[in-house]
Amino acid sequence: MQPLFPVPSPSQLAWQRLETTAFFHLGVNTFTGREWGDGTESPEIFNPTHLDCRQWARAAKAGGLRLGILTAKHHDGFCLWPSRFTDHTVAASPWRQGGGDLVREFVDAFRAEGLLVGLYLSPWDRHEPTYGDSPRYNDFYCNQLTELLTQYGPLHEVWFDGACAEGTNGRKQEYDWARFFSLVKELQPEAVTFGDGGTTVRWVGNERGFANDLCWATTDPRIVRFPGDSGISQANDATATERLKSHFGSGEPPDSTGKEPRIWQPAECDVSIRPGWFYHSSEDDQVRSVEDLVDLYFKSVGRNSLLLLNLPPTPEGLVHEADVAAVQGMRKALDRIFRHDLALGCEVIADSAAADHPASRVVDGDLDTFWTPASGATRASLELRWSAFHPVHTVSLRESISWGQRIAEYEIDLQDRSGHWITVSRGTTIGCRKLDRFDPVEASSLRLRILSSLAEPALTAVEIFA
Ligand code: FUL
Repeated sequence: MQPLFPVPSPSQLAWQRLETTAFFHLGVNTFTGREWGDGTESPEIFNPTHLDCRQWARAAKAGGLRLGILTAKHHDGFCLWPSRFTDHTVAASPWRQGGGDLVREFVDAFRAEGLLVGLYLSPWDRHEPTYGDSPRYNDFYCNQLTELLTQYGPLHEVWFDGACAEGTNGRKQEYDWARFFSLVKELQPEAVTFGDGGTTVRWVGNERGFANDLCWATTDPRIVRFPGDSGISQANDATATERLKSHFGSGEPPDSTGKEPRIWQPAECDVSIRPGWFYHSSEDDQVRSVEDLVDLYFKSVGRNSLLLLNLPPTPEGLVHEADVAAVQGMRKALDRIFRHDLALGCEVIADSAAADHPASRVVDGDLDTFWTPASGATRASLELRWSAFHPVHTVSLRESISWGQRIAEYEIDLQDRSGHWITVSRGTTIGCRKLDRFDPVEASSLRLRILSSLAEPALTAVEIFA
């Protein structure tokens, strides 16, 4: 079988398989009650007296969130590490008598709990006087980025925000994105970069935590070239605007004619567990419910995307107990849903299969093996039969994406006690993982019909839950 290009890099593939990750917004806003500081905040206000990053890491772990991203600097310009390039940092705060380094504590705590780490460094800096003086500020930003990329061990994600404005000199800052990205590539080659364009993983287009049902991991790199780029939407016609919207939410299918460029740029769904990104005690009763978080999981991870869930620490420096309970509740609920895979090791019959990729590969519990039909087949079907009737409510499908994302349309049927086949799901893309939930049907066999695929489908898993 030939790969269908583009395909993920090893770090993109490993990142996609993380499924759920955590965001931590902490800074001067935690003490002013604002969402966006204006850069005039005094470092004197920053004092998370009971700060314990191990508690954050344990909260993330209990929620099954496998990587943590910290806002090392938000738009207000206040740095959570003692940067050598500005005095607007924790070194000027009363926290740890000015001797602390929150980025250090964060990475150490997460690694000690067996979790990966990433950092957010806001390009928009409302404090730094050189902001708006483009080349000088780009140097300043690259100096800070270099500190973060070299002083804190291996990072797995670097989060870029496209927000951009004028500096105090009245001039709009022009970011040197190519330089920012090449610094990451050079200094942290394993890290994925997040942003709405030009990065190795893409924003999903909303901050409400869900992906489109139709979701390709591939995009056309000309549509949004760098974070904040309005790209072809500037063309000001309806098709361009539609393409821009779909680029974020749906991606673009690989182009097998080779005429249009495509890159692998899977979607990430960032969302906060509360209305704000920073902690506000007035929102303690607005923490998302377990049911809501489970729904977000199905609409992000279950739609070929990654869920980045924000757990903002309190002014004491702890994740609030309501947030801990909610995220832990989400994981317990997911563990219950996915407790027992009826398909594992069951009988599977395919209408066709390549000699070295038999149908049984979709139920062997191994994400590195796959089934593929006869060469060139773009429609195919599988039938799975297990031992007894169970009320099936969820099906999980996974493509072998290291060969490229291929499947464009499928249907799932379950056979009920009277022998009738009932169509429980009609879907489009699958990718890394697709989850379908429906009203339970008592069944002991399932039929998956792949109706359209850009090349022979390569499916690594079908999992069935009752
Ligand atoms: C946005 C920022 O403006 C918000 O404050 C927050 O950091 C969010 C994750 O990204 O663009």
